Parts: sequence; structure tokens; C-alpha cells
Amino acid sequence: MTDQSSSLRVAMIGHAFMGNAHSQAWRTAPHFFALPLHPEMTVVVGRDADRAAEAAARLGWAESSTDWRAVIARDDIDVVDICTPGDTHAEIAIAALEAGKHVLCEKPLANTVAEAEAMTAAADQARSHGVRAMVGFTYRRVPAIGLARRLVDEGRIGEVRHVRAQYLQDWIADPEAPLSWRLDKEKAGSGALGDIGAHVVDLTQFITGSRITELTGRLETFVKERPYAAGDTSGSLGSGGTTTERGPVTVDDAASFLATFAGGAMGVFEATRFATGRKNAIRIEVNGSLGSLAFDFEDMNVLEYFDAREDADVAGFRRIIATEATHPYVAAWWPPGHGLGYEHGFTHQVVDLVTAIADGTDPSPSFADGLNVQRVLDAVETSSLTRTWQEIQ
Ligand code: SOE
Repeated sequence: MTDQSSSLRVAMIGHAFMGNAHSQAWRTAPHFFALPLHPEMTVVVGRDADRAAEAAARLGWAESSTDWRAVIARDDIDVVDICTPGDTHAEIAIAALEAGKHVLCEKPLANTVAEAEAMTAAADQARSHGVRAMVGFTYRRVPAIGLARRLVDEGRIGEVRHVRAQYLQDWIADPEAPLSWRLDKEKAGSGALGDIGAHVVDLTQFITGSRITELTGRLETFVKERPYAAGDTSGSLGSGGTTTERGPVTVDDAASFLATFAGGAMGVFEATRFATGRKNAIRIEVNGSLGSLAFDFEDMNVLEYFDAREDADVAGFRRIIATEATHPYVAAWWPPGHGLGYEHGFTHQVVDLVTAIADGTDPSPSFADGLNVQRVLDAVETSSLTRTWQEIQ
């Protein structure tokens, strides 16, 4: 019998790629971190009963269901974790918040600014009843990224002047890769822009502590038609068989934009799934008046730091291996140099969410932060269509 005052009973909606990542986080977090509340993996929800039951057994959920509405109505659920495509986020999140459940929602928060506004309003309303809402920009929780933020905060690189950010993948560079839901505007909202560009918008604003105020952007769709997928592509990125029939790609393949930050820095952004050879390269470089920082997720345990105050004859970028116990989140894991991976960001997300719920504080990034990112994405789309600069509210 569970002590309900110290447990947090979780329902997860969706069990594909993100559901797998979230499941390992819920499973692992209590084993490595001293959490103030104990997560119970109560129920996983999917559209197909057999596949949901298989996912429950494989991923460690006590039960499965095909009815998210019924699950949200249950008294024995405290947290709803949304791992479904973007077109369902608003409906599920708002229903869960109205039912008094804490919500963790995958990124981007929604498919449109209007949906993100409604979700943020629901989160504001729910907060007055002690209910918390968080959006899953997990890369904030990579130790090297946390360290970058800390160094900027401490003034180590001085005034930030340049922000250079790229998110590069190549999983649909092959024109015969199947038309997955991520290439369907109805389901995904946008393409590279929202799926991966959203991450670098969040990361650069997080690291610099400064918001984007204006931008001009361009979207491109290189491959306008693709073969339909032969099977279910929900859990994979572009792999699997295809049919002979083809359908339209309704999202961008690549996005780029120039931006201005509130603190005066100039930003250059790029997000693409056509950067052949780049698998998950999140590259961020920040140049300040006193130094620079550089990060690449393909070498995710390293943060490069240049201190412009050092003597020129010995100055140079140093590779900080962000695996010291003094680096964010690392103390709970391995001895120095033993490295963390993609999945640890999700574990840290669970730690921060559970801690915020227990402390009665707002988790970060909040739905309001997710709404801000949505406005940036929307501005890039409008700018691309109208060939104009756009201001962000
Ligand atoms: C696919 O491009 C994807 O899985 C994104 O949806 C994730 O947010 C990113 O972490 C990895 O790539």
C-alpha cells in the first residue's frame, strides 16, 4: 500500500520516442536523486490497447489505457505527462489542469500561439489551486548547458554580443524517407522550425537570460512530396518502409533567422533536418565582451570557454569536461569524466518537476516560457511569408 502523501502518481499519454525517454526518466530519477515525493508510474495511455499494454510492460507502467479522458478523471492520478504530437497538447493539458493535475507537456508547447495562450491561461488559473505546469525543453538540463548559463550569470563572458545557434539533423535528407507525422502541419504545427528550432530558441534565451525581441526569417521545404509510410512511424525518425503512393510535405524542412535580443546581442539561428552527416548537432556559441562559450550536443559533456582576459600568448578555448560534482546535476551520477547522455536531461527534468511540486514553486520552463517560444516560431513563419522583420511581444 502506497503512502499517498509522499507519492506522486503519474499518467503518461503517448508511448513512442518521447514516451520511452520520459519513462526511463520516471523510472530512474528516484534511484539516483533524493526526491521529496516518490513518482509512481501508474498508467500509460495509447490509442491501441495491445500496443499500450505492451508499452506498459516494457517501460514499467503498472497499467495501460486507451482513454486519456477517463485517466485524467481518476482520483489516483496527480501528474499528467503529455508525450503526444503537438495537435493534441492543448486539449489534453487544459483538461488535465482543469481536473487539478500537474502537467508536464512535451515541446513545442502547442501548434499555434492561440493554443499556447489558452494553455498558459489554464496554467495560470490552476496555479492558484497549487497545480503546476512545465514544458519539456530538456536540453536546458544538460550539465554543460547549465554551466554555460551559470558562467554568463556570473559575468564571466561580460556583455553578450553574439549568439550563434544551430540545430542540425539529417534524418529526412533522403527524399524517399517516409511522410511521418512530423512532416504534417496538422499534427506537428511546423517542421524543423518547431521540432528542433524551438529547442535553440529556448536554450539561447535560457543561457543568456535575455529574450528575443525581433527577427527576420526564412523557411524552406526542399522535398515537397514523399512516399507514405508503410507502417506506424510514431516511434522512429524517418526509418521504416514506404508505400508507392506519395503525399505532400506541409511543413518546413529548414528554417533560419536573424534576431535581436533584449540585452542588445545579435542572434543567428538555423534549424534543419537536411544537414547531411549531422545527427543531433545542437551548436551554440555565445561571444561576450570578456570571453566566449561554445557547445555542441554531439560532444555533450564538453563546454568550451574562452577567457579574453588571459595573456594572448596562452589564451585559447579550453574544453571544460562538465562532469564534476560541482556542475549542475552531476553530483548524483558518476565520478568525474564518466559522462552523461541524451536520456539524463529527461531524468533531470523529472527531478526539477517533482521538486517544484513538493516545494509549491513554479517549475521552469513554465507554460508562459513555452508561449514565448511559440511566439518566436510564429514570427519566423510570418516573416518568411511576408519577407518582413517581426517584433515579439
Ligand atoms: C526529432 O527531430 C527529435 O526527436 C525532436 O523531436 C526532439 O525534441 C529532439 O530532442 C531530438 O530530435
